[in-house]
Amino acid sequence: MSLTRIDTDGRLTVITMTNAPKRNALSEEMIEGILAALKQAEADKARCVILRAEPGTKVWSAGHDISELPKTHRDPLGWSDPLRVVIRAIEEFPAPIIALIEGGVWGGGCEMALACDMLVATPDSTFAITPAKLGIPYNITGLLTFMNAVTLHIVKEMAFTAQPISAERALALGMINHVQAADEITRFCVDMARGIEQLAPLAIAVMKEELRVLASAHSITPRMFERVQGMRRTVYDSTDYEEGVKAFQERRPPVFLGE
Ligand code: YXS
Repeated sequence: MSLTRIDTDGRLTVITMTNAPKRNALSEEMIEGILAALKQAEADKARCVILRAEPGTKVWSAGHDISELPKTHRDPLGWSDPLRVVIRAIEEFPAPIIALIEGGVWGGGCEMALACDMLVATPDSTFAITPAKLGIPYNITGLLTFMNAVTLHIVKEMAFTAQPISAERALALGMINHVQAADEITRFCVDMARGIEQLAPLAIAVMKEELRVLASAHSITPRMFERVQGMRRTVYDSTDYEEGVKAFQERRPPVFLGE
């Protein structure tokens, strides 16, 4: 059974995550579904894509599938990790992707939403950056996604507290584009997409790629990169990383010892 649904009229493709029982956790299977839908949308020359969960959901996405995180001694967010692959696919898709958000958005799900080009959320939506809850050393391009969405102080507050922020606050911070009532949000996003469809797709595709290149243009030397990767290794080699995943699976608060 697929964990995503694709609806398309050729110009607008709507990708719906449909694994509510697992809170749309970004498992390899879920991500394969999103990637296949994006591939079909590109083949259809879609002018716009909407990425959403089922209407009325309480959780848009619970983030990386914790059960698929590697045991210790392996980078949990390496280049070929499915979450990293889908983030790049969204960023490189040659047309705007609107994240239609309802409910809670967690961890890697928050990064996936912010990798989209515009975000429209219902008032009850929340956004949380959760690596510290699980003892996970987020990766440097992932943190850049957050830094490109809000100021550094807000990224630090969200990452260091792991507390969700409301749609209202996210809008005030410029992290999301619009807040719309649940019974209006679909029409609002479709209307936005229909407007985009009338504009020049080549110009939009090139501007999207130019903005991606500019947003990722940060100078970091090989020495700086290797130093940070070494620091991340001490985290995913730690007993804290094991404890974070274990505590979630045992449905208990984690006890982090800093080792
Ligand atoms: O027990 P069953 O089989 O019914 O499954 C439960 C949960 O185990 C499952 N589930 C997940 N499975 C894998 N990975 C997940 N991230 C995940 N989240 C949930 O879904 C079933 C229903 O969950 P339950 O009973 O907790 O639902 P709820 O409605 O009471 O609570 C919804 C949430 C989202 C508040 C709660 O499920 C939750 O806190 N999930 C974890 C959110 C989170 O910490 N995500 C970060 C994942 S790691 C990640 O994204 C990055 C690597 S990082 O952490 O670095 O940002």
